[in-house]
This record gives sequence, C-alpha cells and structure tokens, in this order.
Amino acid sequence: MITLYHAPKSRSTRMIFLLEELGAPYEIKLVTIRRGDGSGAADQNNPHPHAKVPAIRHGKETVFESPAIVSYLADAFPDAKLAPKPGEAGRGLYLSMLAYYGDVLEPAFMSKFLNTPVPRGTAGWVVVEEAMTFIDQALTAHPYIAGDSFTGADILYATTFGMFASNPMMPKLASVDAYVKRCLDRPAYARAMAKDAG
Ligand SMILES: N[C@@H](CCC(=O)N[C@@H](CS)C(=O)NCC(=O)O)C(=O)O
Repeated sequence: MITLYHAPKSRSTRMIFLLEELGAPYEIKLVTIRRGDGSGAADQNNPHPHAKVPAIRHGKETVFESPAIVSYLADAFPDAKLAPKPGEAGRGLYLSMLAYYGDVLEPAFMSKFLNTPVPRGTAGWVVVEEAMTFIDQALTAHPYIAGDSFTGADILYATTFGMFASNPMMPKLASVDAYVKRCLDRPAYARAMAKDAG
C-alpha cells in the first residue's frame, strides 16, 4: 500500500494523478501545511523533513520531493509503463527531464514570480525564456517531454504548464498548449481532480 501525504490544491495534487496512472492501491492522508498567504501550519504527522507535501510512504520507504516520488513509483510499478526501465532507450532523457524539472524549471519560474533575477553563472538554473525555448524545441520534436510516450515526468510538466497557462510570465507557445491538453485529457487526471476536491 502506498500512502500519500497530501494537502488539497498543492503540489501533492498531481501525485494523485500519478497514483491514478499507476493503478496500484493507495491511500491519502490529509495533512496541514503552511500556505503562501500565511495560513495553515506544519503537521507533525507529515514525514517530509520540512513538513511539505508531497511525501509518500511505501512499505518501509519514505520518499519526498516530487521528481524522486515520480522516479521511485514509476520504477516500483513498471507495469504502468510510466518510465523507460534502466538500460532501455530513453532512460537518460527521462531522468534528465525529471531532474531538470526540480533543478531548473521550478526555480526559473519562482525567480521570475518573485522578481529576483539571478546573474548568469551563479545559479544552477536559467531564465524562464531560455528554459521555455528548450521546452518548445522538445515538445516540437516529440509529443511528450521525454520522447514519444507519456511518462511520469509529464505529470510534473503538464500540470505546471496547465496551472500557468494564463499567467503573463508564461510564454504563449502552441506546442505547450497542445501538450497540456494531450496530458490533462487523460482519464487519470480527471479522477485525480475529483479526489483532490474531496
Ligand atoms: N520541492 C518540493 C516542493 C514541495 C512544496 O513546497 N510544497 C508546498 C505545497 S505546494 C508545501 O508543502 N509548502 C509548505 C511549506 O513550505 O511549509 C517538491 O516539488 O516536492
């Protein structure tokens, strides 16, 4: 059994999408979190080291950080075909895009959102415009972020781009719009949204 530590309308919502794609038994434990508006509180039942969501427990394993959870679960349940297996073609790009999400894309958006530009050569990420040029090239070359098949990495990218679709800091790109629709039209996404709403 997988346990997801979840707070509605947060970064753990897309982990319900992942779990619905996975088809493995899971349960959701609701926890409180500190919200950006100052409301909420850390929950002592949350195993994340900073009381953030998402975190999961699976048997004796605790996993936190969204790309790590995607990687762990996609590998633990290979029948769901959410990741190329070690040694299979495309594994390198898939792992690269998982790491790129946490190390480059999210910080790039956050930097822009907070209006705190970082000089080139200092931070490990790039400006949103440069990151999105790369994303546009990737999604023009293939339908999913790591190639021709839907993977767990798409759950992170498509939900993020979907959320920022009407935000002025998000460059308007036809490749991204079509990609978001392709991924979020999946039945697992609709089921996840229904579960997040309670
Ligand atoms: N890098 C983490 C970020 C997790 C995160 O910041 N989650 C927010 C909710 S969207 C949270 O739990 N905030 C509560 C806090 O910062 O204490 C991941 O991607 O999994």
